[in-house]
Amino acid sequence: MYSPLRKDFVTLTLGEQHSRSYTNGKHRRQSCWRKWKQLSRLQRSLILFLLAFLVICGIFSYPSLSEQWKALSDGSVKEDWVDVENEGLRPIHPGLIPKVVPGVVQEESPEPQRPNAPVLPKPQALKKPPSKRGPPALQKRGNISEWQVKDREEPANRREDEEEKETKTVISWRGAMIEAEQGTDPQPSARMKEAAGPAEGEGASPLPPVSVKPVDRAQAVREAFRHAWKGYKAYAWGHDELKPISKTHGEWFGLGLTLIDALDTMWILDLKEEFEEAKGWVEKELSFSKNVDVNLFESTIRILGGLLSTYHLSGDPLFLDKAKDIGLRLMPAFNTPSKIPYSDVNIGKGTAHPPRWTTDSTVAEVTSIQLEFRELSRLTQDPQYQKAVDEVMQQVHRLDGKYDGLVPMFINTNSGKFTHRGVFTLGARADSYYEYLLKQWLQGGKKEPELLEDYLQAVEGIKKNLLKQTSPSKLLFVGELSHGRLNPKMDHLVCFLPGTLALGAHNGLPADHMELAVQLMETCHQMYVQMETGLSPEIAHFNLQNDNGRDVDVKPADRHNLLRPETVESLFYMYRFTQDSKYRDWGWEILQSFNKYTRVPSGGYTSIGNVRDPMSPLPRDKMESFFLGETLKYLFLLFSDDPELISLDKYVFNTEAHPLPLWPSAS
Ligand code: DMJ
Repeated sequence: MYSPLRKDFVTLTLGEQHSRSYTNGKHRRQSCWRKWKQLSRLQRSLILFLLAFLVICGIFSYPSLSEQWKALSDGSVKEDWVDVENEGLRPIHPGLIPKVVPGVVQEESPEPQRPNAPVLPKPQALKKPPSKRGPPALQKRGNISEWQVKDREEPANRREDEEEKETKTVISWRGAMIEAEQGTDPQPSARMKEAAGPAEGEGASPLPPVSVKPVDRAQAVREAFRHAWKGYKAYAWGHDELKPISKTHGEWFGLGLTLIDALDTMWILDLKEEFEEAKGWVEKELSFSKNVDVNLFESTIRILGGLLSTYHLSGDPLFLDKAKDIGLRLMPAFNTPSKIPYSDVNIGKGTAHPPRWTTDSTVAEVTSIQLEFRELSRLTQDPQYQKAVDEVMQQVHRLDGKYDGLVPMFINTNSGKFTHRGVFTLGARADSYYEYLLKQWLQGGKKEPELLEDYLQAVEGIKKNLLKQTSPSKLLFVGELSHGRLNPKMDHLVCFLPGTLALGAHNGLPADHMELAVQLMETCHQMYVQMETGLSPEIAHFNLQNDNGRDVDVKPADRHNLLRPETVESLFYMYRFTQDSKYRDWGWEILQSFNKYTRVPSGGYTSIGNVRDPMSPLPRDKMESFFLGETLKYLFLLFSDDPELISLDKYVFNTEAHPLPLWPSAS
């Protein structure tokens, strides 16, 4: 409605032609009629005919248009699209979703298709508790109250349908599309089958056999390795680490760390072509004559250990030559007042030094280089390497400051004494000290009693001071003793312990070591299954207070997963020594979770920042060399049916999963 004033204003400003638009309806009708009358009869007939034609078309097309409209408005079309809840994100068109055929390991397509925009996955459905394994309260992933609410709200069959649908959905985040779970459900373990009682039809007339091809789990590991290698080859060849999302590399020492760490894995997985290519790089490109600072421990376990083990498996002297070269270049680290080595060595200049802020070295680092240097001495018949590392062990054996066989985390390179006494852990900075006590004893043919003595005393120290059970499910864990108080936290790194304890028991050490191994293995497994992604956090905190809560809690700063090997390493030992197929099933679940949340379509796997959030696991864009050196190797050996493939009665694995022979006199 216009006021008279406004109408005047418009009329005056726009002039005659435009003012017409603002005159009233009567005038408009009169002028239309006048125009119509001015048309010829033929023109009028044509217009009327056209109008009639349009009206008839409209009447005929109405039913189909209304159907389409109805479908759009009741949501049935939406079901063809991945449901995306986050604003601003586009759904993946169903055409991009690869089909997963149960029972068949999917071959990767040459270049995966990916949507232009990042898409978040639907939240993972909380899994129903597996029927039998473990204490009942442990079978849930995620928050218990969420479970109860869900149970009340949704009919069971609908949840099952949705779960199945979700496992086949392609999910992606932050530029990395994650492919649907591969393979099929794990085969039920012997124990699960036992607990489930006789199968349907058992005891009655047998049903005709159904031929279901079991998933070849070892083959699935080879496929995972190939996928990781594809990324490394494309974007990081000859460099230390793959950054799979940014499709580039990261450098630590600049020595092709991933390639060297992966050599014996390729040999064991029988990936000949890949092995030959990598060997070509070692032959032509690898040079240790570089002005670079390397960490003594890391380069010993990954490079020296990797080269020595590849030499043993392949028999190719190239690898021994390279091992000698790096071994010799690392020796300046031992030139310290105490003979306790410095942490860092410049392998080009032949100089060594501690970190800038301290003259301490880490106890685990100086006591977990022995297997490699001892083996180098044996192969070269040059005693200097063994002499240097044995000296360290002898000093640590005699040192004050242990607590029931447990060692502090730091040792001073000037005084040769422990520092920062009062904190005792089986995790970072102390872990592989315990592992190498046992393994050196085995390597040398069980002939060095101090090593065994220290190991046995340490296990007693763990039992006496560090073990505790959670309140809800009585899960046994190894906590940290900090100035007399037990801190209920456990690094994922501690999950090497079940495997080491089992290895000791297999070699005649007390049977209760094996019992402890079984219980700790269950705890490490729960550190995976109680997380929403099925992947363990870097550090778990255990519940000692609330009987009804969860056993495993995670602090925000500890939610990452670096693709670490310790749990699958222990699963491998546990399976070899018990043949209980549940350990294989647990390993299979872990591989599937890696495939679901860490696999990057263009090649490679990435560490993630949040194991609690399947919708946003936060890829960190880094594939650690130990994923190929250790994690995939242990998974493959876990699933391999050949117990002679790296027999544990012939080889001892170093802490980076490089197998070294038990010395001949040992057998
Ligand atoms: C590896 O380098 C070795 O296993 C080491 O003993 C601990 N840290 C990583 C894997 O987690």
